[in-house]
Amino acid sequence: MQTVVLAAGKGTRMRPLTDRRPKPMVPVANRPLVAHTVDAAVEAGASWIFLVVGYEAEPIREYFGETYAGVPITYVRQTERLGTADAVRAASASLDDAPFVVLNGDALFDQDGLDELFDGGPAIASVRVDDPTQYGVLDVDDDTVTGIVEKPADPPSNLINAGAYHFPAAAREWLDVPKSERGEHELTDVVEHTIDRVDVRPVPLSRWLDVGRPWELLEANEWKIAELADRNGSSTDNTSAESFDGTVSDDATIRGPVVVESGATVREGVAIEGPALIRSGATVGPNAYIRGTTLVGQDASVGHAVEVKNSVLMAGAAVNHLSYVGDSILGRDVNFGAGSVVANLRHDDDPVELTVKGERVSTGRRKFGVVLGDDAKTGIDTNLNAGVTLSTGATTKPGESVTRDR
Ligand code: TTP
Repeated sequence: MQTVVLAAGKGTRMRPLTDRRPKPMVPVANRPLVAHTVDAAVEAGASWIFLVVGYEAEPIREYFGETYAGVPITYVRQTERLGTADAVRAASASLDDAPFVVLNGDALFDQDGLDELFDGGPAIASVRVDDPTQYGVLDVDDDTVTGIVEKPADPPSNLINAGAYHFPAAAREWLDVPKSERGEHELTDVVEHTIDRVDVRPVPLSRWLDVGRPWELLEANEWKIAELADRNGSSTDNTSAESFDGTVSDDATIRGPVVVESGATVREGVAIEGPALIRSGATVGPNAYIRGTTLVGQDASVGHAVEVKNSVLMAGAAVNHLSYVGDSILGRDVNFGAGSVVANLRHDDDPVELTVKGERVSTGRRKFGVVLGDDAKTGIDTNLNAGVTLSTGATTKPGESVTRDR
């Protein structure tokens, strides 16, 4: 099945983490976000991948190359970000006269659901949610989709559009849709044409995550680190060092599923409660505590008397002395000065808010810490309040209490 993967977005809601990388390349467990989508597509039967790229395309090309997992990759450049239908239109000239699948490159799908989408005829993947009013909602009659409504006040069902479609060959002719109210050429309008002409199945997904905002990156890592560690992790309370690919001190305590990649080092006195992934080149300890679902990225370091809980440390991030990092995302090469501490809970117990495109938005999480852009550096003894974002390269002075974004 020829498969179009949309990866030309700017990821503006994920800033500052997308200042220097396209959103499809943000790390989720041991791979970039979009690699999870492409891997699932290959597993489901993708025979050729058409990656639509735009913003910061080079790292995507470098990662996948000309063939990936035995499947040829064609890169299609979307020159302007004019919408998802425009992105597929850019790819359509390269497609054969045959059915094709389209996947949003910034979503995680469960494998069984994706398998079902690829099999059989035209289909649209959907997820059941409690409150569908902020999504595209499917109108379904028996086993056929009869309509799709954007953000309805009175939703026809609680099945929402999950951004994965199986189109008939003829849909290549239906991609020229006019701009919507929000000024984009939308793929959902192409779906409307399709359901007017052929039967389209709703394919229910049991698990799905749209990764648009920083806390969703945390959720994506929670999902995929747990999956990876359950599959490949070593779990032992007497820390037999041989069960890890990396170097683990006999004097470290590992509980729950933990992956220590080859080239990573876990030193004496460290306690890790999985699921956790310690990537190659990373060092942990001596005397550090890692818990929750945590990613310690390539060449990152977690040093003496540091606690890291449920967080993502991107490549090269360093938290070396006497610090606490909870429910947070630290960008590439972030440096935490000694004694820097993150707050991840409000005294009123309300969900922590974060700035997304200039507006404070609820993360929906009682526990959420901070987001630090690449190369941000805190001075010693910095306190970072819950829901603070530091932009790429930002610094704090020694002893500062940071309660506002900078
Ligand atoms: P969005 O999540 O709507 O856009 P985005 O990823 O750029 O994020 P943000 O809104 O934060 O800026 O896009 C959904 C998917 O479609 C995503 O995988 C990116 C892709 N896309 C394109 O490839 N081309 C486009 O013109 C648009 C609008 C999206």
